[in-house]
Amino acid sequence: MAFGGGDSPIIGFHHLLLNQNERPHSPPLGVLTLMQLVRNSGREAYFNQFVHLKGTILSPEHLAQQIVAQPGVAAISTMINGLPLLVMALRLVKSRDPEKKIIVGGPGFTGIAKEAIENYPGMDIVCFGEGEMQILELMEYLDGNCSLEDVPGVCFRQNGEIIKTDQAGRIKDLDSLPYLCFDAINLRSYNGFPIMASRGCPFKCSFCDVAPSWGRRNTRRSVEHVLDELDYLYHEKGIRKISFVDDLFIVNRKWVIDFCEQKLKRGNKMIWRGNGHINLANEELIELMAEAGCESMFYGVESGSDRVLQKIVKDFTLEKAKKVLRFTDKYMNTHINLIWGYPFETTDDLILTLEAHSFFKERGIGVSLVMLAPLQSAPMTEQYKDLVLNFNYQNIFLQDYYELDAKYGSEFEQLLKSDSKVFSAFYAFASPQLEEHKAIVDHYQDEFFRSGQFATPRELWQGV
Ligand code: B12
Ligand code: SF4
Repeated sequence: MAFGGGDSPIIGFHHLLLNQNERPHSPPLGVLTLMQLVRNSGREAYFNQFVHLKGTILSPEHLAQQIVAQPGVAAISTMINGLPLLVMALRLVKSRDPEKKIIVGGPGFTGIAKEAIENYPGMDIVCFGEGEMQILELMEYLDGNCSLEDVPGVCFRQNGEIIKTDQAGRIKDLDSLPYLCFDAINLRSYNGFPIMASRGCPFKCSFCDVAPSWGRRNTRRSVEHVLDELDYLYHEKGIRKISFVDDLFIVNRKWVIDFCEQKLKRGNKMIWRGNGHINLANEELIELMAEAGCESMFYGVESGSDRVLQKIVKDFTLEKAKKVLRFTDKYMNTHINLIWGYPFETTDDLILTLEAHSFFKERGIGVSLVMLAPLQSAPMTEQYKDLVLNFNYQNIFLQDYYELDAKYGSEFEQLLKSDSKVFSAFYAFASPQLEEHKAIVDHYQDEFFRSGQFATPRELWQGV
């Protein structure tokens, strides 16, 4: 195999998906699009997905075995939650096959690329930004036709130094991207199918890392291009339901109206799911979306306290959210997210969030209540740098490791404790009220599981 000289090496695209139910959620759109681009350039590439199903042991050994056993350069894609697993597995990979070249990418590397290269020698190249803007240059490098310094959005070691190249500009014409590489996957093994109409989000929610990673500029495909894909998926691939995985699907109302009208005109029957922002939805739009086959909508409500909503730059009130959710729920399934654990959250704020949780649940809205995970590129994480480690608690990322092979327990703990920058998302913001708030949330959730009903959070709190 050549690396940096001679014939094109084979590229293995590996994707990590943890804590899935009985089947993986959906094929990874990003990595399978990159793979199609590589194949279109005449190179050899294959796909491997490491899926950890709920109720089974999660083992770095299994991942390492897969990476070592498969040929060529390993291009690995992970969300930030898979990073500790990957670091532990790569230690094994490099001890067994020191020559194996490892390229790593995925959302979330923008703010931690340098630290990842500095601290984890298992990774040879860390990529950030839109992969389509760098993958072919990376291939040219692997073929020996250019230097790694010529590839945008990469970080690597060179003669004891760490080099980080500038991130490429955003892709201007998303219509030019190929569909994902269908022949690499078995569509029937997945629960759903993702499609992306736009990338990026202009909002400034301070806990979110989407804008810093992808950019605030929202770029989008043409309505026609998206509808052609829907027709193709429906007629050629037998897919009946898709999810738009845009950062913010309804960001451009005119586009969404046009999409719905054209879809109805074409008679395309695809059922779909979207996501939105409370400030961008109105009843007319939601009604039209439902008519055009939208069966479910997700909104980030994020807190029941107007004071918190203002501080995290959501720019709406709970009253406004209630109004939007009421009319959305008339037309389709409605889901929201609520977060607790903000560094400035008072007990009153928390109780308001739990009350909102009860309120929406009782009205049939799907509600997730999650503890805030400090994502490295989120403005709030920079603002509140003093973090405490929180190992056995509700942090959503730690939950993916509940089934970690006991053999790796102390390595996992040491790894997270040693690096609060790369693994910040596994931490909690250290606020004086954190312990008390954990107890309140626990008590609230226990009470629900015990009685099957949502008691008034304010009363429950008296008992803590
Ligand atoms: C669909 C989705 C899921 C699906 C699974 C997706 C799948 N099968 O791959 C499900 C529902 C399972 C899921 C779960 C979670 N998700 Co999710 N998810 C998404 C979503 C909405 C779309 C992903 C997508 O297809 N994007 C489109 C493609 C084109 O982008 P991409 O995957 O990032 O890939 C591009 C680049 O990152 C890069 N790239 C990616 N891999 C590689 C590899 C190489 C070698 C290179 C060179 C480049 C490269 O190039 C690609 C093309 O430009 C995104 C939000 C978003 N709009 O992206 C969140 C998002 C990816 N999810 C996120 C999170 C936090 C999670 C969870 C951890 C949440 C949780 N704990 O419940 C879980 C973890 C899953 C698990 N347990 O492993 C975060 C990731 C944050 C981070 N910093 O890593 C995102 C960005 C949303 C957010 N901002 O909060 N998710
Ligand atoms: S939380 Fe949603 S609306 Fe807010 S910046 Fe992130 S993607 Fe945009």
